[in-house]
Amino acid sequence: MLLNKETGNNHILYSFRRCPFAIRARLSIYFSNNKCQIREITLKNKPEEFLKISSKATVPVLLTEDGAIIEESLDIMKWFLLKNDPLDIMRPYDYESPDELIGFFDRDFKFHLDRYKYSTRFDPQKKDEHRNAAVKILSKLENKMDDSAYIYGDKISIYELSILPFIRQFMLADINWYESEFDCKKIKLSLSRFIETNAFIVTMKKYNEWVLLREEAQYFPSY
Ligand SMILES: N[C@@H](CCC(=O)N[C@@H](CS)C(=O)NCC(=O)O)C(=O)O
Repeated sequence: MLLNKETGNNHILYSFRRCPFAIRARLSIYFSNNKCQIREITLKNKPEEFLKISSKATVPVLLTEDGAIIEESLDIMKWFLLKNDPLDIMRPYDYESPDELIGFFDRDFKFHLDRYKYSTRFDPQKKDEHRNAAVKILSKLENKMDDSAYIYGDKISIYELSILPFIRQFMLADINWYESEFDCKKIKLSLSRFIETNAFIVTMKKYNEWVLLREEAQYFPSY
């Protein structure tokens, strides 16, 4: 097989810059020191090639060079990090079951986050109710952290990669309220520290929409 000169492989990631599930997939590529072709798509205009390989049609989707299609963000993270994990991002798996807490955030936290952030699309009357429910979940997470403000132990792990992109959305939903009223100090430290890292900055780099330049491949990460 002829390997791509840029990446040393032929993997393709379908991604959408702002999507928290896609952010965590890109972070895992970064932390596993891997590379791939990235195809930035928009959810309103999903390209045929993407719809052809993914019946779920959600981002991220990884098409590996062997032709495997991985459609769940957490599976994409594991696929990369189980091959190479120099910072031991996956170590919580040796001691607990991270999928439970991550899955809880994906379902329950995201449920309230969407209804808070996009309250006009749901029920504007219930905006505060959903924010309070989200805060309740975050307070439990705050209690899981020690003074280092990491979710597991004293360094970054699969938890930060998976969960912080959602907490960032929570912050962005009403940044003034977050800064003045939100009281979880460790979570605030954790998020502000994370979004200043090179990993996050590189992960949030803008790419041109793939459909506009099909022939011109773009790669993640790029510096
Ligand atoms: N369980 C999926 C969820 C992915 C997901 O819901 N992504 C959103 C964007 S943030 C999406 O693609 N939604 C489809 C759409 O809006 O058409 C995963 O973890 O990868």
